[in-house]
Amino acid sequence: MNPTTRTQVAIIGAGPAGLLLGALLHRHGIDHVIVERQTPEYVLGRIRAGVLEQVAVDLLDEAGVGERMHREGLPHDGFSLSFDDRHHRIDLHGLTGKRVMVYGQTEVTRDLMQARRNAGLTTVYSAENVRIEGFDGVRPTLRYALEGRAHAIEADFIVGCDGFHGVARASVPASAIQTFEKVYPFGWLGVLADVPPVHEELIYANHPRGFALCSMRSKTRVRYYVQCSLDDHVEDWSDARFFAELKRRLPQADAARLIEGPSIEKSIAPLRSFVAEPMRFGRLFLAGDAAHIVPPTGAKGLNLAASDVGLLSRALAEHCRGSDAGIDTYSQRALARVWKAERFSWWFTSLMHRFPETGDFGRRMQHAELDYLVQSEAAMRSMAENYVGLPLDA
Ligand code: FAS
Ligand code: PHB
Repeated sequence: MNPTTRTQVAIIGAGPAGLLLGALLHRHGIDHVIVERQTPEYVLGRIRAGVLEQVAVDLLDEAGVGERMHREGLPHDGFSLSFDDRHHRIDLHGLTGKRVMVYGQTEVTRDLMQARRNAGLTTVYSAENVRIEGFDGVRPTLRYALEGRAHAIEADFIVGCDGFHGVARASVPASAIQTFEKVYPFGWLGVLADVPPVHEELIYANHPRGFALCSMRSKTRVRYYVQCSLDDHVEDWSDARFFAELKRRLPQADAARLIEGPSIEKSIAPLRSFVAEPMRFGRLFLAGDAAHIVPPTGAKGLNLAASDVGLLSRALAEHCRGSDAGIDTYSQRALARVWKAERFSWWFTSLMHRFPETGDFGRRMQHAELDYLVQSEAAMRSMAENYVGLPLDA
């Protein structure tokens, strides 16, 4: 690229938020560039989310990248909660008329990357020292170095899709931003293995030893998790120890059926709830993990990133047609949806995990809520509505 270029929208970050925003802007004929600090291989190597809401599926279709998702993804009509050695199915489709799509974030990212290459769109990888200037004026500039050469992109708008540790939110003066955070006293140890899933739908397990989740990427690849201590390290957990612990936390019938296999990926993720307000600062917008983080229990992280960029791409298209109503209300509309997903993710995490500090009384409260939940159609419908995802402008 030339040392100084000009575009309508400069996007920081080529994760799902940045790539989907780029694909949607392209559909609207809006010129843009994505600047990413890692390599494509590094971005694809991060194993993360696995469940897509209908809103995210529709946005991927709108972006023209849904073909392989519909061919290889697994539509799920429900999931199970397990406690007291029993399964309790939450009938998502029966309760809401909607379903979710099981399709890994890695595959979403791969499809979006391929679409960008096919369209000949510009993505700068391995960018160094990315920084932004002038977003409180009318001509913001994104600066970075590539192979030792300085580059500048003059844009009408800059969008920070650069995740929790990115540069965009960090560039906003502390006086202009308010953050809200809760850090959970445990992590998730996740394993990817090429074995058939223990059950045809996901199982979220509440057990006195801790939370466990049996998810999947396909009918031959599983993604399993156990709640672990923040003092744990991946090397503390052999495959044998992981599967033994997972089986202890599942109903015996599932444990007896579960097929083990060598892990092809193993990692520990910390859990936090985080929101930055607002999500707009002059000509700088934040979207996805750059603006908010949810504990993965409710499978909302990737889906919130998608809904943010769905709202923002339409707002930027409206701006190009002469109306600023969309960009002026983006932060308020995105945050209305974000906070509802934060609440659901916090509630589901509080319900399913072991919190030593809440003692026996806390466990009785969890058990009573689970017992009530699986016997109340109203309670299950409320859970199902949140799990399948609220409408985009809820
Ligand atoms: P991302 O973090 O995915 O992407 C941000 C991109 O910006 C990255 O590629 C990064 O390299 C780049 N970047 C950062 N700083 C930059 C800079 N200064 N300059 C240029 N580029 C920069 N969600 C679920 O729903 N279910 C899960 O099970 C789940 N598990 C997760 C596990 C982990 C360890 C993490 C961290 C998150 C998990 N999430 C999960 C949430 C996750 O899926 C995110 O919600 C999703 O990746 C959000 O996408 P983005 O907003 O694009 O952020
Ligand atoms: C996953 O498959 O990685 C996954 C699924 C559902 C969740 C969290 C993670 O709630």
